[in-house]
Amino acid sequence: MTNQSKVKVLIADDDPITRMLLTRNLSSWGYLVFSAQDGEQAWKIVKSEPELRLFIIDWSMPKLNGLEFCQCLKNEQDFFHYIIMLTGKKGTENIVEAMSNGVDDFVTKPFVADELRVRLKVGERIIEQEKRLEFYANKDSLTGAWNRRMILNHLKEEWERATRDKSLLGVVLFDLDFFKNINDSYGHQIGDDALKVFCSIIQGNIRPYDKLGRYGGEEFLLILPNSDDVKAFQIAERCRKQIEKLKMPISGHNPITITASAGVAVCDAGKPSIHELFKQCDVALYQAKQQGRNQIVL
Ligand code: GH3
Ligand code: MG
Ligand code: MG
Ligand code: MG
Repeated sequence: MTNQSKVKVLIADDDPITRMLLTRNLSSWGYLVFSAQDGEQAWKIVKSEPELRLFIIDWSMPKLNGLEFCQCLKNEQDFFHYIIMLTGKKGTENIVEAMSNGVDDFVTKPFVADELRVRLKVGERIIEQEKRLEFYANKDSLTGAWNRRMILNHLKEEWERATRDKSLLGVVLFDLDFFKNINDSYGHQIGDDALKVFCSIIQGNIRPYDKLGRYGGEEFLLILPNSDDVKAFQIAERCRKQIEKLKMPISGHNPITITASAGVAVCDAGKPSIHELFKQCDVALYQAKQQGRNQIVL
């Protein structure tokens, strides 16, 4: 199994022997282990490993204790985590206190390996379920791009970040050209396939922190943090060229081609406003359509 396909677990404990035992066991069960010796170090790891969802946390640790660490997680990340508290503390009172403060499971030291292994499996099952729900709530089910609500949330977040950091933010509004004709000529199924292909081309041309969302039927919004007008235009143009080149095979017909137009706009340190930024994209897109389609306008 490659490290990339392994489930990540963060363990935090100030006791080196517990850390060593946990690391050894978890690694042998196929987990990718991140190890911290106090709550503060654990929090630093969380910041640099956003995919972490599964935690084994000691209660008494220096700097940030286990319960305080839980609070940080719940306050700062809005996705689901599964937290197993592994502690020397025992008894109903402690279990009640930990679990009413966001801990999902409670294990007393010394741990029994077989038991910890199945408790981790429970966590994995719940995390999987949560991820599925997150997907249905946040993604467009046809294309896998962010849905309209989420891409507008991301736009707001990125705009606020760019305002705070005084950085640049590029936005591209794509619209497929004469898309109604594709549906009319070849049917909705082919139209749907074309939307999927369009998205996979864009996804293949953007950076991990760029975000593509379905704004409407055949309109897509692309958010490009830290991109000036030249960069945003380049990315949009690269996508446009690949889309135009693609020959989509369909049964009983010659392969079809699709094209897209886009409007690009950029804001610098939060100027202009989101509303104005969006309007600029829209105006540029309209211009691209007016000038003959299959083009990007800045
Ligand atoms: P233009 O170049 O001016 O954008 O022309 P257009 O035909 O692309 O624009 P128009 O707005 O007239 O048509 C958009 C079409 O997109 C109409 C609608 O049926 C189609 N569409 C929207 N959502 C979907 C979808 O989920 N699947 C399919 N197959 N078609 C869709
Ligand atoms: Mg401790
Ligand atoms: Mg449209
Ligand atoms: Mg269109």
